[in-house]
Amino acid sequence: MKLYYSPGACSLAPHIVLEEIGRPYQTHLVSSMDGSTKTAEYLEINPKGRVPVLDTGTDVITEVPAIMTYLARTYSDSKLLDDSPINSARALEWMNWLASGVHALPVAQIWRVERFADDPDAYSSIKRQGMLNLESSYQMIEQKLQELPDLWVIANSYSIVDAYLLVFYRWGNRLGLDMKPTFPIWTKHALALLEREAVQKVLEHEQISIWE
Ligand SMILES: N[C@@H](CCC(=O)N[C@@H](CS)C(=O)NCC(=O)O)C(=O)O
Repeated sequence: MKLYYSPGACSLAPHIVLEEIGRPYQTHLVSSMDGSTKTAEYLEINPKGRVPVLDTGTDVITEVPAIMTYLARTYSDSKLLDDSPINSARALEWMNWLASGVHALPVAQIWRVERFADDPDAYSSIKRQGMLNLESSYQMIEQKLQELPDLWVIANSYSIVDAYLLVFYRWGNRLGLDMKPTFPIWTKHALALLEREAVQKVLEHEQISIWE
């Protein structure tokens, strides 16, 4: 298997999942910052020009929720996704919302503002609204975590969704939210992730910290 990733991008989540699974895999760095997701060579692999991409050896899969579900189902002995209908649905509910309602909306409104208007005069207003949208999404995450009987999101058991949440926790810090005091339960969740060997290895490999 080969994961195309960019340090600290949403590809961090499948990267952690691959490490948790513990089977051999390779990584291929494609920076989302320097245009290398848009080269002709990369667009042949993923015409969307984004990371992550997982090449399984027989198939090429894009989109974080799809890659993570594939990995969890294929390597079910890693127990990263409960297969009961309700818990599978809950995992999809979380991942779809994170991908579309949080990543593709508020995060993109701030970091990819040019996708929302062709008039640079509109950018600051879109970013301002993006920040408000981000804060309300993040409050909702904190609230949902608070309502859990335990720390982990699906069926009290560590899963692919927990790995995905770490991406957003880190982005919160990068986007200027004061994550530790504002989201204490989410911080506890992030700290529990940091104790996992797989997470530590991947952060070291990508040379990133969740606090920066
Ligand atoms: N919906 C996609 C989003 C992928 C995405 O936007 N990836 C970003 C990094 S987090 C990227 O590759 N950006 C590079 C670019 O937009 O050129 C997914 O969930 O995989």
